[in-house]
Amino acid sequence: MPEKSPVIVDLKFIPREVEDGLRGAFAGREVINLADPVHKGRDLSGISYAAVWKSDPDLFTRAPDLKVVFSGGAGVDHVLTLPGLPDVPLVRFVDRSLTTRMSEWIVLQCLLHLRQHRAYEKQARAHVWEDLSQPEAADVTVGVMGLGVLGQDAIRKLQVMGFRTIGWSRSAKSIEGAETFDGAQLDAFLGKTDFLVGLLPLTAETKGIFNAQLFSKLSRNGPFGAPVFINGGRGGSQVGTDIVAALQDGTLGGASLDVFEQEPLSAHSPFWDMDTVYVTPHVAASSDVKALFAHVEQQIDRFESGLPLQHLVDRKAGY
Ligand code: NDP
Ligand code: OXD
Repeated sequence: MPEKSPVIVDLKFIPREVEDGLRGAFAGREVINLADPVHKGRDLSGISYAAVWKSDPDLFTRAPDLKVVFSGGAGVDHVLTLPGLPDVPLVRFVDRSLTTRMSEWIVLQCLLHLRQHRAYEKQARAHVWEDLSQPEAADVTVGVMGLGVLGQDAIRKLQVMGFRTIGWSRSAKSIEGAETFDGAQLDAFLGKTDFLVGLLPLTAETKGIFNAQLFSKLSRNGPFGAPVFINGGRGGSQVGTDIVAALQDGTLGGASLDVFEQEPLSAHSPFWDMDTVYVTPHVAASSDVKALFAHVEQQIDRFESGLPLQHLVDRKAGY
């Protein structure tokens, strides 16, 4: 039986979690964890597989014989922009737990804005006992941009909480209980959206899409008047200065941002101190490393048995 190709692991996650996750993973196959200094300068030629997240820019020069590249996350913009990416299948990470945790984050943010949590926190700090108006979820239309694995799950869970849901994606979709809009119907979608949720991949088409012009088209008929922007997709899809301006002039009433154009977010960013903004450090749905390695192993088994790989990225579309 031919020797199994080693797998390169180049994941800029928490190093201890990667080490723990690798215990017992990839049975019968050598793992070259590039975070381990013992592999510094090692010849990586002849190796077929690499699992990467924000990998070193010289990876593909060092490993010229890769047959499949695996993204350590659902998004692949960090791989597609790497120098020398070979023309081989690129597989992204699709995982029940990741999907569930993203929906938790989205539902949480919608509820925080619905229940005016920031205003109550402020009142509590000032020892003020006062009730505010109390619309319910059914009074709010949440519009989700990006109806892939994450967007569709988020819609289902928002519906459980009672929110009205609508969605927008490049190609037309049919989702129970939600009105959907295709790429050409963006303005109609925005006009009905009170809380806007971004779950788009970062591609040439979605770069900077969340900008002043788009915010100005959102509905102002929701219970709070001004709409809310919630982004769990990619920071490159938003224009940070436009968000700040929109919050300052009332075009937006609030925001929840997990992703930013520059990460980590600068300590001087105005977002940290804005009353109506929730900031989280790109943690809406971190990859579970054990699940990631199980997924990579499963796909390698399929590849080596001649079965088609799953969750393949369309390199032309960029996601
Ligand atoms: P999918 O590939 O399953 O879905 C992407 C969706 O975006 C599809 O509905 C697609 O449309 C739509 N889309 C892409 N380009 C356009 C466009 N130009 N115009 C309109 N719609 C478009 O991705 P996932 O749902 O799995 O993940 C979405 C993104 O979430 C990831 O790419 C990643 O960047 C981000 N993410 C963030 C995390 C975090 O912790 N903050 C964690 C995990 C992911 P169509 O259906 O027609 O193809
Ligand atoms: C991902 C992410 O793409 O965590 O999976 O951002």
